[in-house]
Amino acid sequence: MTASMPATILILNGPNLNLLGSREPDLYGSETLTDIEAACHDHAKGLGLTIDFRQSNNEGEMVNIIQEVRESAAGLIVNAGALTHTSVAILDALLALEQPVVEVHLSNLFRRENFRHHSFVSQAACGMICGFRSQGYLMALDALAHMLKEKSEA
Ligand code: CA2
Repeated sequence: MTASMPATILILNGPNLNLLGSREPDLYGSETLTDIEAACHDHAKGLGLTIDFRQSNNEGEMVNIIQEVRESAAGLIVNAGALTHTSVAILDALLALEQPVVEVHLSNLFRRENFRHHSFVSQAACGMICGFRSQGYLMALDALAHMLKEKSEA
């Protein structure tokens, strides 16, 4: 990568997040995933970053996407949806990366059912942001920008 190319952040969204905006606004907010993607694009631009925004309803496809960006992404933001609580395959794919991972959830997992209190993704993440709805994605971009700047100055 040359000095003039902005670093790319993969933002990976899991099952059912394509339905955002259609139901459950109290939990997840009223924005669609397309709205969130647009906000992330704008915010990333201001941070000197570019984004690769993806969504999949399929665990294997999510593993493939994570493997695909091993060389190209400077960092990852992951909202694995319900697979957060079940997927060792996604955890293993994330553990195989050297790039920083920030976990995001729209809802506050710890105010919800017990089964949502455990996250496999957290074991591969620098940190988790949950409960701030779509704002969490922008907070995660800020966190990654800060980490990447520190790394480049070290
Ligand atoms: O809070 C989050 O971001 C979650 O990752 C969302 C997942 C849930 O399984 C996790 O425990 C927490 C569910 C996403 C489903 O989103 C929908 C949105 C509208 C209508 C139906 C589902």
